[in-house]
Amino acid sequence: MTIRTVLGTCHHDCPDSCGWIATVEDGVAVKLRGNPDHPYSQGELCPKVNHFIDRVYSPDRLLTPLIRTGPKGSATFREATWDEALAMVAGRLTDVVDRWGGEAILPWWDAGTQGLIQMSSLDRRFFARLGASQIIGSLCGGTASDGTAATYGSAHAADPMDVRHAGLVLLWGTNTKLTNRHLWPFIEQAGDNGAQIITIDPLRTATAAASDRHIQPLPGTDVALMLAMMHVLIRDGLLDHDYIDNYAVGFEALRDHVAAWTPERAAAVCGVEAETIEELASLYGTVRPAHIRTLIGAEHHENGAMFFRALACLPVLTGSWRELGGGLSKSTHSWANANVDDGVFDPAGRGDSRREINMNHLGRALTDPSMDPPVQALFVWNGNPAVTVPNAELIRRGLERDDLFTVVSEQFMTDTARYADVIFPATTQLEQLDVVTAWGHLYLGWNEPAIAPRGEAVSNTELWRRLAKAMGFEGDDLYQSDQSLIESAITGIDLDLLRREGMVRVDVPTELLPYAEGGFKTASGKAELYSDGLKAQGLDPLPTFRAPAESPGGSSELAGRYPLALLTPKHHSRFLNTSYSHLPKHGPREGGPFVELDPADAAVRGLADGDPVEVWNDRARLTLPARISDRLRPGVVAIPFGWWSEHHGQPATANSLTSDTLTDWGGGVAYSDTLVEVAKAPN
Ligand SMILES: Nc1nc2c(c(=O)[nH]1)N[C@H]1C(S)=C(S)[C@@H](COP(=O)(O)OP(=O)(O)OC[C@H]3O[C@@H](n4cnc5c(=O)[nH]c(N)nc54)[C@H](O)[C@@H]3O)O[C@H]1N2
Ligand SMILES: Nc1nc2c(c(=O)[nH]1)N[C@H]1C(S)=C(S)[C@@H](COP(=O)(O)OP(=O)(O)OC[C@H]3O[C@@H](n4cnc5c(=O)[nH]c(N)nc54)[C@H](O)[C@@H]3O)O[C@H]1N2
Ligand code: SF4
Ligand SMILES: [Mo]
Repeated sequence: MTIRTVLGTCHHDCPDSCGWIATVEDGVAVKLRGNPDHPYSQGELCPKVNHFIDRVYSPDRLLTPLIRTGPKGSATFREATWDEALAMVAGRLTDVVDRWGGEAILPWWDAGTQGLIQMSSLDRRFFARLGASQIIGSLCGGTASDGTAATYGSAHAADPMDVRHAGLVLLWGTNTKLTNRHLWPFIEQAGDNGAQIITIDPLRTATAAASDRHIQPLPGTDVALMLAMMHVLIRDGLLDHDYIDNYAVGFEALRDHVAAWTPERAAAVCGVEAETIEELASLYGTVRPAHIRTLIGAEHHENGAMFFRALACLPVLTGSWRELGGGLSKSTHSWANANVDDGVFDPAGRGDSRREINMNHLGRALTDPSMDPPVQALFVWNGNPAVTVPNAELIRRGLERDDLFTVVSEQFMTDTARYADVIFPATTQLEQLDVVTAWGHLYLGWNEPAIAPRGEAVSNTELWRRLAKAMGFEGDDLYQSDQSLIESAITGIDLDLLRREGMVRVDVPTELLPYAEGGFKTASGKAELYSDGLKAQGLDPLPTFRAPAESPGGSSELAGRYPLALLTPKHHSRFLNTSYSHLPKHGPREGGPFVELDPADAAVRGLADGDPVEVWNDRARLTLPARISDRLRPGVVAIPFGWWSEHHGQPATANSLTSDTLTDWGGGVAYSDTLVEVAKAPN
């Protein structure tokens, strides 16, 4: 028997990008454990990936190409050879290009693997060759980055691991214990040294429950809370005038602007007591270093970018950027640019004018009669948009179109794959080569394939090479090998060292103090408390609170019909977005979907715990058991995200209800500005 251990890195769309070690016996992976040498993940995986080997060897894995034989959505397929499936796809694509033009083809992908080359590389060249439409925007992260950049000029922020040096930690719109679990020990370290941990979240999450204090604003109202904090900081002189004078612009305008934002005024908007806001601001202005930790949750609002833009002003006012452990930490993705340039994957002559479609508007793109040309062919990989993209009933209607040719590359028969005409079987991270750029820490991870691909599954890069060949395309750029793609995109790091060690820290200073002495990448070179750039785009130049249109404080007509704000957050420790809810050690152990209601909202509707209820709005209707809980505030309900239609026992899922209004800027979407009504389901 030969036994080997192989170093790898988790590919999931998760900030932790844990290092792992696979044990392989005679070509079969038998064990997967965390790499104890990884400075961030420190030898631990998580309740999802502890069972990753079961996922890899699941009897439900798709292992051959499949061609549809039944109605769309019925998941009725027959096995096909690669040659047959490739010929069918190449034939249809050629036909679509001839009849409608390349822009009638829409590639749609997300971060199902966030590996450097398997997320997106050769696909960009392949679809450019076809002249296909391109997706823009993001389900995750774009709004947070662009919001921050409005104040700082770039998405660069602090090293999250430096939270351990903090004296005060504000976990603002992030559920660390669930979504970013390997950061929690660093937060605990700060706590052990006397730091107070405060979570600001409309839900009493596991993180809020484990914090010293939980502040519970109404969803989408945080900017008002921030403006009142600025009001108190300025009123009470809790400012670093030297920092502001040297490194910021627009202070006077901001000062005049927040003068009216008393804690009392913000309290009326956020539903947080004025006294609490006073205390929060005064702690933030006096305890050092004060570390603000945020991630993605708060971007999923109509004014999501403004949340990050306003938040970024706080550590500027107090000069908190001078201190290790201070400032603000968010996604670290931009730091990977020090050693990684994925622009090399872009086709030559980029800047072409191919049609752009926001990925959050997939349903509209597939159904809007004014689309010219209409989308005739859809390619999906690294994502399950039928469940993860808002306004999902519209997507389902689009996927049902008989004249749409849908190709999906997947490991499993997801809700999206069920609607495919052709499915190509995809490898998992244990079967493919990649480098993982993390967004929760500063280490690049190597991923050596541990086992041969199962069945006839191929990596995404191999799929693009096979498709290019089937199309008869010429050009070395379409056929570059995986190793060569990696080599072309990584600079300044010894790849042999990376392969040997499994991880290497990106080339940024050990003590990362990005803005200790200014150095902002804005047009003015300073932190922009007032932004001419935003003004030029017709946006508010100062941090400004606006109630989302689809919120209790927004359109009174809509709020009259649908009085409850719906959140659909990540909730289950065994799920990663929608990957895992279908697997036996995950979905069944989490129970099933439900809608959570405050006792007061349940009482006025005559609902008892466990009652079957309907949740609905103009977009969709969902039947679920009610769970009465004290984790929310009256007026707010929550449905956990991640369950498929089979678990809901109906075609709709949580995202059938959610809003596809785009964010103020950054190309994200307002999942969490969704209004619904709830009532007992008819017998
Ligand atoms: N177990 C598990 N871990 C995951 C994932 C998973 O599905 N399961 N998904 C991964 C992915 S893709 C991502 S992007 C990250 C996300 O990581 P996070 O950003 O930490 O997680 P979210 O649950 O999206 O949002 C965090 C919190 O924001 C809150 N929130 C919503 N609206 C508002 C608001 O207006 N104000 C404030 N203050 N808070 C608000 C929600 O109630 C939620 O508790 O998690 C990753 N990790
Ligand atoms: N209501 C609501 N909706 C949300 C969110 C929320 O909090 N609430 N969160 C949003 C966020 S932050 C995100 S990031 C998105 C996530 O949205 P998606 O990225 O669509 O989510 P996943 O469910 O993780 O789907 C990833 C799929 O990729 C497949 N996959 C994994 N590796 C590979 C590979 O190597 N090759 C191929 N071909 N396929 C692979 C997996 O099998 C899986 O089915 O969801 C968003 N949607
Ligand atoms: S899903 Fe996240 S926490 Fe779990 S092993 Fe992967 S990177 Fe680590
Ligand atoms: Mo995400």
